[in-house]
Amino acid sequence: MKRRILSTLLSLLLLFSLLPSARAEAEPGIDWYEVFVRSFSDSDGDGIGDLNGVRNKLDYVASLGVGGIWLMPVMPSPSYHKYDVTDYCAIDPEYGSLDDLRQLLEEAHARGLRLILDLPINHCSSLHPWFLSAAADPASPYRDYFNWSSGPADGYAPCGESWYECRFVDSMPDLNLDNPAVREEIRAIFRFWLEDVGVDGFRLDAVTSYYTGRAADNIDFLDWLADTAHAVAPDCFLVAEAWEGLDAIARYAQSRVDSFFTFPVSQSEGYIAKVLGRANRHPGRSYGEYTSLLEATLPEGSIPAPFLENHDTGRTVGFTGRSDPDKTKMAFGLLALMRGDLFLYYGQEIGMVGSGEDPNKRIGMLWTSEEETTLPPPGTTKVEYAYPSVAEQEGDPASILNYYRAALALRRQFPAIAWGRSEVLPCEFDEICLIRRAHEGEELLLIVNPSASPVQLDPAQYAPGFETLAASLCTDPELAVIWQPEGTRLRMPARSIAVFTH
Ligand SMILES: [Ca+2]
Repeated sequence: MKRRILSTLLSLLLLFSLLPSARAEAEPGIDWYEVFVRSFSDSDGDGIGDLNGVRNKLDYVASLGVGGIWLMPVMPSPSYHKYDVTDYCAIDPEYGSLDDLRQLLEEAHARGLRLILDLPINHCSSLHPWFLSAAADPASPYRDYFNWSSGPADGYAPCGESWYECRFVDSMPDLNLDNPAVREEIRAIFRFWLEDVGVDGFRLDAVTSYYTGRAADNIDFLDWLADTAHAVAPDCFLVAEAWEGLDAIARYAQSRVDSFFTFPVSQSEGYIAKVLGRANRHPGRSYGEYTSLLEATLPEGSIPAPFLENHDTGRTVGFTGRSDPDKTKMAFGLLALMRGDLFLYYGQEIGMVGSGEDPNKRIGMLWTSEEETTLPPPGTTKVEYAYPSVAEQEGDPASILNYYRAALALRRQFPAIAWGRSEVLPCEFDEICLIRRAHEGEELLLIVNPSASPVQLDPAQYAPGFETLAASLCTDPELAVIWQPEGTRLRMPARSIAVFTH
């Protein structure tokens, strides 16, 4: 009898552990700050940024108004970017030690900041002991950790008598994710970082390459990753890189991974660049159309992760222009009104520039002067800065940095911005856009003027019932949105945002 009760209990437990786990309670729009550790802040004078350097800058990161930090890969690796890992449960000595990470984590948590790690598991390094053993001996127990072919094939490189899969470069052999032993390794990696160390989740690298060209298999594997990680830490956050168009991202977002980067919003060809493009005569209408498109396409249960730039893309100032700080600010203002968790890339908030070769997009954070900045990553061909340093921008109320803070503060003040569903309201203006945003009883009217001209309107004509100007955001603190309720006249400066409540 006892045994039967025990076995029933056990099977109930098993059933429970097999149920798909969703993200715990929805939290109001945690926004994230992506840090390339090497180029962020150096604590020991060797010119290479490190974990203690990140720790020294936690007050700064918290002051931006973000809720979390994504560290680009910190695990041991032969490359400067560390996307090819040789040990998944350690810290690269260039960046510090595991104790340094623990201390960083503790101090981040004390400031209310979560911390997620980059996890490249599509491939490891060709110097990983698994691959060294597999390559040296076809009878190695690690042979099946990788995908082999007896002849040449697309995306494969020669090794002895065989060829191994390496979709990116031959120094990054793809892991055989169908091998149960590899999946056990991944489960152990989750346990190590989530349970033993206590990080808050992962950014999953290159998920469309897990099974190259096979989206359904990628999604199955993402479900397995999500269930496995959430079984270890139910509150952990997973955000995945599926560098695809909107429809493909929407399909991936049906998986149980919490969040997917919204690539179509970003970069010089993305939605925000198009809204602000010089040739666009109807920027408000465009922004409304993109808002509706995102709303209609992305599944409701998934957290969109819109961003403007990351370590692989050109910087925002590349498309907003170096001589137009207002446009640079507005690009972020438009991003900040989007649903989901925003992602910012270090230095974006001071208008750092960088394009072309990858290392150029990953140069040192300009805290005060170039003397105090980390060494450029190997392969950098251009080190230049378009806007003043953090220290200089701190003291300037009109700086890009302080605009970013104000835009992020809006998201904290009105959680419906990050979590609400959108309804774009019809209006005859081409310059502006009116969006009703509602979430759990909070109802907002967002009025956006991304154009370079001031606009006057009567909001009651389009959205009756919203009578209180609750907040506004202009690119220049000398300017203001002016609301005269008795005359129902709203005057919006060029590139401004207004938030109305009932
Ligand atoms: Ca250092």
